[in-house]
Amino acid sequence: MGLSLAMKILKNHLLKGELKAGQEIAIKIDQTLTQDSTGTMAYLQLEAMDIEDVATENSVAYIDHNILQAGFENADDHEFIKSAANKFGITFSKAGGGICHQVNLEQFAKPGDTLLGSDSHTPTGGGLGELAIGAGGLDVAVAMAKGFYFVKVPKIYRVNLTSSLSPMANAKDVILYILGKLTVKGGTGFIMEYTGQGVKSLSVTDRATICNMGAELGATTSIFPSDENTLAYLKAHGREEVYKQLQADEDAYYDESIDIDLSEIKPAVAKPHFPDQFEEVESLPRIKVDQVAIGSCTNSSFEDLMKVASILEGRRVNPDVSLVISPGSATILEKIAENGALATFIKAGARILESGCGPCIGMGQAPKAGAVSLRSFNRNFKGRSGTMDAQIYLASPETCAVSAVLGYIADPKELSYETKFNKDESFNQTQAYFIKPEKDLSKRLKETIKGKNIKPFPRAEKASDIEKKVIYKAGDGITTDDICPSNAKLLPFRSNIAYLSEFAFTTKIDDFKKRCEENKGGIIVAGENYGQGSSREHAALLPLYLGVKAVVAKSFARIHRSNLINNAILPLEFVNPDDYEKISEYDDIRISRVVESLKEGIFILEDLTKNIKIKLKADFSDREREVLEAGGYLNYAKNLDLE
Ligand code: MIC
Ligand code: SF4
Repeated sequence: MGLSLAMKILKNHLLKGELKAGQEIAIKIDQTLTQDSTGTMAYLQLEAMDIEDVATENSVAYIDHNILQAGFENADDHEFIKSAANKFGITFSKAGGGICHQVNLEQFAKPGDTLLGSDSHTPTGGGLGELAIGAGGLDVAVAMAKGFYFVKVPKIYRVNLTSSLSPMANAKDVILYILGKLTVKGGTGFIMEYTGQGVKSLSVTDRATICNMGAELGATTSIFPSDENTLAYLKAHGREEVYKQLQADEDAYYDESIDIDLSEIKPAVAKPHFPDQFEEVESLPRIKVDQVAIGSCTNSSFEDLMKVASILEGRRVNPDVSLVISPGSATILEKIAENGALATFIKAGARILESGCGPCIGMGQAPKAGAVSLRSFNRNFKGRSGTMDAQIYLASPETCAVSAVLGYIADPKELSYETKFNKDESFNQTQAYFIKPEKDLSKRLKETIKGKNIKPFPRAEKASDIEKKVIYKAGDGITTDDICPSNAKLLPFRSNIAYLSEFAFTTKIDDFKKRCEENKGGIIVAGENYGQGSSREHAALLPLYLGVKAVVAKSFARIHRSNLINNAILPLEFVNPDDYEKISEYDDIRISRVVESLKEGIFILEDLTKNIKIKLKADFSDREREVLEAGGYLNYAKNLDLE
């Protein structure tokens, strides 16, 4: 049987292990990206690995998340990252240059390359046929230092697309539909590979939108073939020399498959508070909107903004709505400034933000209390907007723009418009925001610049026997936004774990830190898909700092599970998920024979309060076991060489 495209790329990059689903392999990483909210930690960790120069072909450090400078903290972080980029030979993309995933697509992504990024939406690059994977900061630091990444070979999920989208539907509606079908856990353990004749009808940025929200499915990554649309996109961005035609073999093997007829996709929303809460717009009651936000790495491309401009042309934003638009990159902003679309936005009464993540990560534009906010973004977790009781709906840019005019969540067909733009338009690839690395090592900085906001990161300890209380019993679907909340007030402290730890789990409980302090740490018990969402390693670093030794859950999200292991916190699963019910908060727990159990894969949890024993499992690879024994990935990887 032939190979899927994802398997072909994995095969070309295989450094160690066997290409069999479920086996851990090491792959060569061609490129890396970091952004500022995970980057400070990643560069502190890279620094701790004592290297001179990165091992990748290209590494880029973006400043795109924490760009609201309400105090010195974010600016200090930017300065540190800039100095680390200089010291280690990394391209630095200044604030204003754009959102990492959008800029990567425009300027760096190559069909057939591997990319590892310290951001869960790194798979956006799959729109261009790149195998782009999101990971924790430490995994990316190791990839920069050593050029490799360990990953369990995923299964491959074929998404077979037929026909083409109707004019009112957007690629966003396709991925919202898939999320509605498969749920936020549906892609766990899979690479989503798009095939079929419908692929041709989607542009690279449509494909990127779909790959972007593969992260919401929990997938390892998502990928499209590289074809004539890929070539057209690369040509438009002056990079046709990196084009390679890539596709799966005709008789490729897939573990799962789903068929989607694109012509049946209708404008849709994800309702509060999860991206899989799918509903077609036409079946919604009339929901008044207070805020509409267009942008984010999901839907801020030139094409998307031109669709928005066609809708806003000659119209005005509803008096009761605040419409905010953030273009994905400086390249796009320059283009819409030149072609008049920016003027259309301003005439319509939109608020224009600089190119960056902005409201998507709660960096400003928190809606009013109890507001309904409709966003072209990818996540609508409770509290993520900065307003705990806001109701966040996700939708396409077209649905957003039409709703901003009408004042309620509306189907694009409620307004007539004609999208006008030239598909072959060429872009002036903006270089003004880049600082390229100095090739001559002697001319590079010898020391990084650490302002007073940069604090040392907590160090892990070797995994050992545990006798602790259950300091928190959580339910299903705990996100990393719950474990380490992020908004304009907290993001400036991503390099200050001690301060950030005050806020651990505050979307759920007020006193997590106090509980940890009073009980000298503890263990967490949780339901399904623990740690879904963002790649932020901070969701492992805060518990590490507070003395959490293990998380016992029904299941874990991929990136967070790795982040726990990297920091030597045990991620253990119930053998029988019903045992979850038997444990109560504050029960005294003992897990003995940890070192032996790491090898056996079975752990016995003794609930001393209830006087019962519960079986737990952990399918650790040999390397993961060694990482836990070594007291974390940093200790393990520092002297490891694969070649
Ligand atoms: C997100 O969308 O949640 C973020 C902010 O981009 C995160 C990274 C972070 O928490 O810094 C992600 O997706 O990984
Ligand atoms: Fe930025 Fe939002 Fe994309 Fe995360 S999801 S990278 S915060 S735009």
